[in-house]
Amino acid sequence: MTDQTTPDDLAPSPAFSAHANGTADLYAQADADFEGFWARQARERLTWAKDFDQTLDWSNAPFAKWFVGGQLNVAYNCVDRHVEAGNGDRVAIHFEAEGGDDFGSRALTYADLQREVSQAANTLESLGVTAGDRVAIYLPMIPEAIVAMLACARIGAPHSLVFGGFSSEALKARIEDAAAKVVITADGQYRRGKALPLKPAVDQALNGVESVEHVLVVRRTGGEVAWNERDLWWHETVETAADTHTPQPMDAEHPLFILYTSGTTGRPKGILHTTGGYLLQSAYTNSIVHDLHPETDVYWCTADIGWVTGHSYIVYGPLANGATQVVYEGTPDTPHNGRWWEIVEKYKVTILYTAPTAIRTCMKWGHEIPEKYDLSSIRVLGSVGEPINPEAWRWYREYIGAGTAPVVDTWWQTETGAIMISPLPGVTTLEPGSAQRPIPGVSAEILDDEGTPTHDPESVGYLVLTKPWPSMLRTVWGDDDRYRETYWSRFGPKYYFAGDGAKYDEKGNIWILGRVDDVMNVSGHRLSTAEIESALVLHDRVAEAAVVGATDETTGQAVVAFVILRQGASHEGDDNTAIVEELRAHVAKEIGPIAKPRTIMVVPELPKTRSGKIMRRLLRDLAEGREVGDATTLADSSVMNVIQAGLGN
Ligand code: 7RM
Repeated sequence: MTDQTTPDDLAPSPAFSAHANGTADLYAQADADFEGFWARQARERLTWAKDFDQTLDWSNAPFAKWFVGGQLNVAYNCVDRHVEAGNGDRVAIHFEAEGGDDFGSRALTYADLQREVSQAANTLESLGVTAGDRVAIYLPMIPEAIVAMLACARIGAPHSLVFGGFSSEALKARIEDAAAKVVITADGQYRRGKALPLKPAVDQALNGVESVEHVLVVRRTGGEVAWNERDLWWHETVETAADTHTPQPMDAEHPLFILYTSGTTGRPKGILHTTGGYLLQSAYTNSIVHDLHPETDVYWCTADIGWVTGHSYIVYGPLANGATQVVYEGTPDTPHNGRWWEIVEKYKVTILYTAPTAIRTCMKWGHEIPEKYDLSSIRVLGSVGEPINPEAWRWYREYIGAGTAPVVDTWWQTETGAIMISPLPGVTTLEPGSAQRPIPGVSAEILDDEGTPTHDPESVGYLVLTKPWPSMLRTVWGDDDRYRETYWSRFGPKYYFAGDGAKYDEKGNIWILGRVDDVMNVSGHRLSTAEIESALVLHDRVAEAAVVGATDETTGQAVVAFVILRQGASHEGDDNTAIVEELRAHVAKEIGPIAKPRTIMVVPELPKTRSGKIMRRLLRDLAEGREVGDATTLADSSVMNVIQAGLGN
């Protein structure tokens, strides 16, 4: 591998630029007439049942309305119109089962998708689900998850996906907050070669929940399941339903989905996205950033459907564009560490979109593994979820992209709905490790502590978005105040505060530096310190808990918890191994395995300011094995010595 890529290598090749969807003139067009630009994109890229009268209504800021008066159906745009255009035989989804072909790998064409989505929509309607009703979806990475989402969109029932790795407690909180009427789940899921149960978590979550009338169960693993009166098998209902269904147009601002994400408090926020703007920006970015050419590309986004990346870049963006894509059920190491590259070779994947944590894991396994496969089909690589370190960026390009594929580092959030900051692969001279600049139609600034935009290279500030954008969140479900407070108060009302620190370099590229609030990013998954702390203190042996994100070579950040045990819970000479394991398992049960602390340190005290705020900065120093920084604002300045003595430092 060449460690240093020469600047010339980082400019787009003329051959690539000649066919690229994203062109330099888009920046100028959007700058010249922001609303006109988005209106044109909306009319060109989407099929409207009724044209809109107004592009943007920002009069009630920060509550935006895009494409006012317009009507469209998302499922029609993602499925039916491609069949009507004569592309019914095009493969929409190459489903690759974790266990391979014997475990149900199959291809679904757009015509198949149209029939299956229609059947699911008919079934939901027969269960009394109507426009506006919420449907919770708790499914593994199987085609039914996509079918279920599109069926909801088709009838205007906002879906709320809950990642299959979340516990029943986390699922319950989300079902209750959205007051879901139906839950769609599976008997079980395959994970690392094992069939694990899924439905028991739903049964447990529904204990005492009034709103849910039915549970629709996909048979995936064939395991035994307990059955309740409200339960229905997918294969006995959806698969026997009529396979035609007329999509009803929805208002552009009709709610499309709620997706819960971690914030700075223990309670996850239901991020609300609506119909027209969201669909437009996910399709637009998938076209200009991933450079998707639906007739020739085979696209693969490795995200789970339970995260926003799965929503925007497996379901809505690519399907609106008529893409052919790979959907993979399993993990990259099942049954061997070359599984992903085997899949790239099998389907001749041309565009790969994944996360830095996965790239770093593959780096650790060694380049000899991808080198065993033919990856020559790849022509675009994407990264999302956390900052990508330049070393991982170069490895990705060298060993997966044959040293030539452009790598697009895409910054965005659950809240932004779609990509906001990224190079365009046919336009931008790349800078390894930087997300570079806002895409055409999006505007960002970096603010200093006073809220003044700064353009000084290397001066670290707060990333803000300066104009509304079509796929922006519309509110926090059921909590308009929290929406305004969280995103539009710190630098508001003018600026949307993203929660990330950032800086410019000498060349004017934006470098995202990670969260500045109490949100951690572990393997690209957002977790809040407060959420894990509340889970820990629920345990009857824990008196107090503080959680920090410590830098981790593979996962970006790792969860490190400091706990004070209740009197009598710890004994002199006890090495706490048993309680630490118990607490790790407890967090996994309360939230999910992704939230399990890597390290739990039992301490006698926590460092607090006089107002009682935990000084996480000091704990982070400890967790990362650094010398502890300035502790003078502590209420009791000897606390850090006591803690360090106890930890044997
Ligand atoms: C898509 C997604 C959002 C947070 C965001 C950042 C971090 C995401 C990048 C990134 C640096 C990137 N949604 N983040 N992408 N940081 N470079 N390209 O991840 O809601 O789950 O997380 O993720 O901190 O605020 S998310």
